[in-house]
Amino acid sequence: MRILLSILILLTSFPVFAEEILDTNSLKITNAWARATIGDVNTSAVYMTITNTTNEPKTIVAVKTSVAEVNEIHSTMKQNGVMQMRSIGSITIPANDTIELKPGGLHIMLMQLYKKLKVSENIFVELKMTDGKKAVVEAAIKHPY
Ligand SMILES: [Cu+2]
Repeated sequence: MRILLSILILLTSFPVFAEEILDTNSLKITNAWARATIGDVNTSAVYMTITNTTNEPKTIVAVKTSVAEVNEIHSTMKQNGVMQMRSIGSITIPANDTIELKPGGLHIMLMQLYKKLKVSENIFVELKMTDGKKAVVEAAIKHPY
């Protein structure tokens, strides 16, 4: 009886839990796309426009896809005349503001891809925020040119 009760509690608490972690309201994400791979290159990047529709800053602390072993938030900066990327731990979108992830700037770096990314296919990208909430966005695979 005790076991049955535990199972019941687990079952009934699950929907609440799911609601807590999925956040579809605070971030509005548009124009999400991933760079198609060329030849044997096994890295790619994802770009998107993210609008924070709330009155408080939102911070993305982790990113995940099902197509790459390593998924990181990167920034691009010019150092000694050379464009260099580096991994940054998080991105904060100020309250009621929009940031753009784009070629030559902020991006989600995909490394050690499990498969080639082909034009007209889609991938799903999960963004995890400091409060534990997640946003899932579908990104179309495109050529950058
Ligand atoms: Cu990068």
